[in-house]
Amino acid sequence: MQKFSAWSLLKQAFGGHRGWQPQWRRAAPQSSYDAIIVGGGGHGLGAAYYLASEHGMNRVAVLEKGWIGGGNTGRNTTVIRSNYLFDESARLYDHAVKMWRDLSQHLNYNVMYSPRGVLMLAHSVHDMQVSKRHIHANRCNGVDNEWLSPAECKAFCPPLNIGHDIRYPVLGGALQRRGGTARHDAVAWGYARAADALGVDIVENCEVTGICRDANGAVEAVETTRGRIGSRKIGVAAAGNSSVVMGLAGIRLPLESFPLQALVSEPIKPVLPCVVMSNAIHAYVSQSDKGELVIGAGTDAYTSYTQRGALHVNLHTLAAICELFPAFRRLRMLRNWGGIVDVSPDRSPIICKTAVPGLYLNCGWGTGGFKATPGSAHLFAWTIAHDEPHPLNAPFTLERFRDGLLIDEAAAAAVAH
Ligand code: FAD
Ligand code: PYC
Repeated sequence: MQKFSAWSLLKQAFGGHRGWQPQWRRAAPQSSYDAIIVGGGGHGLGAAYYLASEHGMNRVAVLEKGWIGGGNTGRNTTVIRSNYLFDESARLYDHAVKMWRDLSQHLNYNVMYSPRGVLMLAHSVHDMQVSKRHIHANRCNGVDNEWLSPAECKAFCPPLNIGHDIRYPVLGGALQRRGGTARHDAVAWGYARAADALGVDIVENCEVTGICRDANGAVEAVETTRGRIGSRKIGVAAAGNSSVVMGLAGIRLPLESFPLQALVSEPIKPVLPCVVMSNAIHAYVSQSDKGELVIGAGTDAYTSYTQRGALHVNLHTLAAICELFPAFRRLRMLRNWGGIVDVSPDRSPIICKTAVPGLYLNCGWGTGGFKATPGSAHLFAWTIAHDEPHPLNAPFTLERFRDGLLIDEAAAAAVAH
């Protein structure tokens, strides 16, 4: 049944999350559901949407301790790409990149996906060798990636400094043309609106504080700040807090939580046509549709749950960006922020069922889970609905850390950690 008046749809499209309160903000949770998703980020909201739309599960709730999209989904720098080294990762991330293409049409909500190209710079012989290895591996997996000389990098991205007199001269770059950006909070809102329309309950200000199990050890409910809510299927997508939430069920995760930060400049007219990343100097930059330069740094060197990063990390990043793009020296910073990312030992995610019957896990995306949002949500829903992994996420188990079947994507993570 259609739940929105034309007026409420207009407000939803143009009002964003600041003024108008959507229907789900007034909803009280029911006493039980067919499935509960813990975490109202893109991965959790998307999983709820696919549970309802593809698996016929309409009695689904998303429980969010704050507001939807207020975690990493609304804090990230929106880089989308699938140029990962190993076959398993290329398949996983390219599944997502393919879904980005028509996500706006699918959700009837403009997520502003813009495949403007992601250029990853090389500054040393080692960088060049690693880049070319990635390019060859990607192509074997049907993932586009190509090598550009310094002059070709400059032609593709005119503000780039390819002079030889800088500390880290540009020796070339790997370009994934299908890579790009999207509007991060629109992704949360697009999935939320589509899930809500299918009957999913989205409950904000509802922190999960306990995971209850029956006499056989299977999940039967969660304790929350808004009371006990029953379900025989619980999916956890609580990035940054995964270890804390899974600890409620007695499961220890091999993750470390680090602050990762970013900043934007004052808005300017379009100057930067693509995303530029440099693994070696721990910096990357793109320009948002609002005109701000979106600049990201590496993780802090220590674990923490504070949603802000250390000042010196930003200063290092800005020095590197100004060397690569001298014209940007004249800009002023508008704002900065941080999020907490869960980093796994091999820098690859975990999407799996767990040893606790009915408990499913989606975590470990570290610095790079935004790009995976549609694919991850789609596969997580499949895993929950079928009580077994989809072939694309089957390698991304928790057990791989015990069995040594690692998928080591440290070099593809592109952000220092
Ligand atoms: P989130 O959006 O964090 O959602 C998890 C939710 O769980 C949160 O809203 C949280 O409040 C909720 N929660 C936690 N505990 C509980 C509880 N007990 N009960 C109820 N709810 C709970 N990735 C890219 O691919 N490209 C990028 O350019 C990129 N840049 C980044 C830049 C920064 C500064 C940061 C911080 C991250 C970046 N990432 C990037 C990573 C990306 O943001 C994340 O991997 C991704 O958004 C994770 O999505 P999610 O839905 O799993 O998590
Ligand atoms: O994974 O591409 C990425 C990324 C960019 C910035 C943070 N993560």
